[in-house]
Amino acid sequence: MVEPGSSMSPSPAPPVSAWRRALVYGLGLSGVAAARVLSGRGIRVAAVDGRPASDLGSAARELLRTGLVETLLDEQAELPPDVDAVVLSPGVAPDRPLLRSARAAKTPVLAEVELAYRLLEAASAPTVVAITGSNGKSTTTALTGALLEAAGYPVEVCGNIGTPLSARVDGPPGRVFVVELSSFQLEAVDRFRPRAAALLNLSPDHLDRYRNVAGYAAAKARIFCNQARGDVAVLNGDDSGASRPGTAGEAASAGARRRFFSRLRQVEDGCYLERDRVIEVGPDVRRELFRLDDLALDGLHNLENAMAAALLASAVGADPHRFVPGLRGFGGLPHRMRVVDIVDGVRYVNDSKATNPAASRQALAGFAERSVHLILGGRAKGVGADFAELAVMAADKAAAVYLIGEAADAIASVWPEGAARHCCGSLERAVETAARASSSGQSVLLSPACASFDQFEDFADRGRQFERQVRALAAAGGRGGDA
Ligand code: UMA
Ligand code: ADP
Repeated sequence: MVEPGSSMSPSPAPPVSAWRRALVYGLGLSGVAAARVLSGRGIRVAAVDGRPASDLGSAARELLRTGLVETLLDEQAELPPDVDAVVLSPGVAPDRPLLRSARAAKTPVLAEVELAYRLLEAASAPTVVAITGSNGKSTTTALTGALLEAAGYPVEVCGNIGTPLSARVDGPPGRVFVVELSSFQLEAVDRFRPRAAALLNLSPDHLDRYRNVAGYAAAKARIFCNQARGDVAVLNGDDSGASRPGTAGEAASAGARRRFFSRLRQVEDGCYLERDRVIEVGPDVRRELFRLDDLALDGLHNLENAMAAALLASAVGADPHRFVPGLRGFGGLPHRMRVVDIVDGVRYVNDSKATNPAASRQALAGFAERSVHLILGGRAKGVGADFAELAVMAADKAAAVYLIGEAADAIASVWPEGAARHCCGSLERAVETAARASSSGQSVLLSPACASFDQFEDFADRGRQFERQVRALAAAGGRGGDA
């Protein structure tokens, strides 16, 4: 468990150029990218992973085969005495014994994004835009990239969205790095300084890793911890949760200019909705950023994401007059509220990326009463209370729920008596059952409110399997005579 505000780095690490040997912890996407960038600079790399080499991905196995990663240790191994730093993958919790040993030995422990930032910093003053929050990170990250591209900037969109920042370090100068950051990645940053950073919203998530919501919020707030005069912190003016000033937002008060986005009220510095226009205001600015009908995405939450993206892009100097093609051309990311098909008049919607109850509440908000057959479950990251809140909303919107995965019993236990619910176990069975129970005009929505790792490789695998089943259903002529 991580203590609120704890830093993983016991002492300032020597510059990366002085390292001779590094230990990369985790050989997934982040570890592979870190190992490549380190070995490319002549630094010897050892790795540690809970999985044996034979179970690692092909890129990791290739690094081992070619000797770019010298050795693979298991998690019970002793910390090698000659490593100058440990580079940490985000999925590795900070209480692993090897990390405790590193801290005791005063060996610096750096997040993979921190390593990447230090390498960028060593080459030039990098322009980094960073985005965190409980929900909307990937959408806002991709949209910020689209706005900057529309405004003529060379952009690298990376981080938690899929491509590690380390994989983008080497390249031409002058690029803007738009980086999605999870709380896991932020735990172990200590110099990372984004020119513009956003905390979109905060709702309980990842409580399997943090002692409490305060610990999770403290990790998120680290996105602002090195910002100083000249930097911009973008905050949600409508979020009644912990991203408001006074809690996580306080972290942004140190030196950065705090700018708010709001759908509900006029703000002093930031942007707000005035009828059908989003207006930017500040001590020396008042101008239109975009119009509602410039936005190709549905949903009030996506309006918030677009407002944050526009403030971030304008913070690094982009001209808002050039944003419109970026907004109009951005149709959203896969596995977020995507209509897969309409079969027998029933809309099948893939929102596999909704991995916490707040995201699923947002998904349900757009549906008419009792029109949704909701597929829910997986590996829970939160506590029962969050699902109880979702249940209240589902009572209005959902005709029935279909529970899958590890968390099915826990969710069933907080679901109101009498509400239609089916314990299906697998996604396949849930789709079949929902297809039989639904009728024309209704929707079958996969918005599971849980992580996917109990039954799937990741949320994308879960979404793809759902889409395959829907297509098979369509190919077989729908639910046929079973209805
Ligand atoms: N491992 C260990 N010990 C552990 C945990 C993991 O040895 O205790 C090993 C695993 O065996 C595996 C490797 O570490 O070989 C995986 O590392 P990782 O879990 O950090 O995953 P990466 O492949 O490096 O992917 C990470 C992010 N994953 C997580 O944070 C869990 C990806 O976000 C991200 O896209 C990628 O870096 C590039 O930046 C995924 C995610 O689920 C989408 N993120 C969470 C979320 O969005 O809620 C935070
Ligand atoms: P993240 O990367 O933070 O998981 P995504 O952009 O991938 O966020 O969106 C995941 C899901 O979260 C979406 O399908 C949607 O239901 C919900 N969502 C997106 N943006 C927001 C927001 N600003 N506020 C609340 N929920 C949101």
